[in-house]
Amino acid sequence: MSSPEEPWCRLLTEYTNGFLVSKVMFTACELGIFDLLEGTGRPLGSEAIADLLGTSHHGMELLLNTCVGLKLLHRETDDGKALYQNTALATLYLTQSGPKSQYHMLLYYSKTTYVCWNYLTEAVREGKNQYVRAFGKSSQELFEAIYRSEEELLTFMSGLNEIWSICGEEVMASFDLSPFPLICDLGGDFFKETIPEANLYILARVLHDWGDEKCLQLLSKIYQACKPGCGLLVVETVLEDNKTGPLVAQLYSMNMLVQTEGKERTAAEYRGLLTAAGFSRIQVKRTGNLYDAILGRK
Ligand code: ASE
Repeated sequence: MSSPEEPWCRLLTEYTNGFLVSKVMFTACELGIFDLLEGTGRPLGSEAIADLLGTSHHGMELLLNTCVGLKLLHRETDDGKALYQNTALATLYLTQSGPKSQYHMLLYYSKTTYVCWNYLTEAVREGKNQYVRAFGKSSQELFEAIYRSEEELLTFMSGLNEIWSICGEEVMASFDLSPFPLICDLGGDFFKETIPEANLYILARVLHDWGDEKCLQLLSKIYQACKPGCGLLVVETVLEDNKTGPLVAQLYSMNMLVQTEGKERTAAEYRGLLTAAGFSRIQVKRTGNLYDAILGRK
């Protein structure tokens, strides 16, 4: 059966079920399935995994078989008994100790981002983040709200760090940074604290958290700290000029609406912000991966 509607129907079904897939992967991470299988170093049966992780047998069997369908686990049978082990994807990205682990970012998606996205409709109606609805937090200060607890802060910070293991190299290779011997990656409370001396400042995934006014305030402060010839490297997911892609940049921009005061921007918008703060010789490099790079100089 192949009607003209079929490709549309497939697309519809894929979109409808997208969050079910995400949540299965998050849950398997949260329960520690991938870490357990990596730790034992040999395939385990469903009941053994359930007992070791303190879950129901029925729920665990469903979860494990779904993970097989998603290529997160391999299943083999030994004497009619099903045994499970990690696929290469799980070993690399889903275990806490994996060389390219995304474990903490997935946990953050599951426990914070996912909860905020429950209020996407309200976020679009009101044009602002949904921390109050999602977590009952009435704080006006974004970062007091983002980091509801020390644990959440650590999960978020670890998660942001983990992303560099999959996109860091491309970002750092996008420009010749050899003219800048001392590089300072700006983080923490850069609105209040003084900016240390350096030849190049990096602002990675910072500007997308803020509206234009706060961005300009921060960029001007960095420009003041810069000596002539010094640079600023902005690392962000850059939207196409007409904002109709790439899809991941659009989704992240919606996430900024739901979780922060910011949005993702186009190359022209970043040029505009950097120029307004005084920077010149602005170059934008697309990596083709998650994060792109923009270099400006004083
Ligand atoms: C931020 C980055 C993130 C603020 C909130 C965030 C991420 C998730 N929540 O600066 C990482 C990027 N992923 C998405 C979906 O935006």
